[in-house]
Amino acid sequence: LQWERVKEYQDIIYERAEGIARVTINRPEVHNAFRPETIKEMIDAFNHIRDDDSTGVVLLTGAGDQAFCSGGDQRVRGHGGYVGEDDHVPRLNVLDLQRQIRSLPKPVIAVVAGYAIGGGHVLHVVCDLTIAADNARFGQAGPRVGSFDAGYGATLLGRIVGHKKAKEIWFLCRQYTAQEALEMGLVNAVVPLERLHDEAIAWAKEILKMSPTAIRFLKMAFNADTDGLAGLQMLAGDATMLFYMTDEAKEGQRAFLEKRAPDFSKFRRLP
Ligand code: 2NE
Repeated sequence: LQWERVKEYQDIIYERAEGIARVTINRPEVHNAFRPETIKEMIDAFNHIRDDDSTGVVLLTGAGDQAFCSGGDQRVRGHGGYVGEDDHVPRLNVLDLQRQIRSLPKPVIAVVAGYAIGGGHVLHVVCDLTIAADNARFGQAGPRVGSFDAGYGATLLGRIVGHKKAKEIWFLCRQYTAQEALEMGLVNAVVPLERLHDEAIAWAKEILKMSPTAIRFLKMAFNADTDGLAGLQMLAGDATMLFYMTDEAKEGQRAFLEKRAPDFSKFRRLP
């Protein structure tokens, strides 16, 4: 693929090609740990991706072959969150990014080489699919370093691998190989490191051949199952979008603008 840089950032790379967007966390010197600025840039890129009609699938990855992401940058963790370099405000803005990945109406595939640890592991958990290289290592680290993610990090992981396994992952903070992750249903495929990106692109291309609306509704259906009213809202929003495209909905709007009673009589009540 001929990747085109969409926008220049400091901590990430955002590029696209042939309907695929790729967001790369680019801090290999700290195993792609994120600081508040990294997440701010990712949120900006994902906002762009949401509005970009030319993109149908997103690949989320880390620079180099040693790490996908090692979680929050422990050097800037302060009193109450990860502290911004310029504004000195402590925050956990990765939680905003997690919700953004979940609500994005396009599939996001985590492309994992090396470590996916701590908040970096949670990032792959919230992605729709994960393709792992054979050198990938997965695990949580929070309880060892005085942290935890009791949101998606714990509960969505529990839905994916079951509660017993999720509790083991969190309570013992062990690392798991790509093969072990595959066996527990935590990743979709394991491939040799040198084939990782080609494989992810092949999966993305396969998805791109499908009906975008069907894919969108299916993603939101899974959210409705796991995310309570917020999940239902995402599915319901998509239903409203489709309804707005019908003559029935347009008749309601037209009648209001024309200051007359709406005539819905020709619209059928199907079983
Ligand atoms: C990932 C792991 C196991 C890799 O170990 P190893 O031995 O292969 O590499 P090394 O030497 O530890 O790491 C290479 C360089 O990256 C830095 C290291 O300090 C080291 O730098 P130098 O000493 O060469 O200068 N590095 C790695 N991870 C970093 C991090 N997260 N922050 C800052 N620098 C980092 C090993 O590196 C490891 O265990 N890393 C820490 C994992 C961790 O504790 N992550 C945070 C979990 S909490 C979290 O992410 C979180 C949350 O729980 C809730 C909300 C938001 C975030």
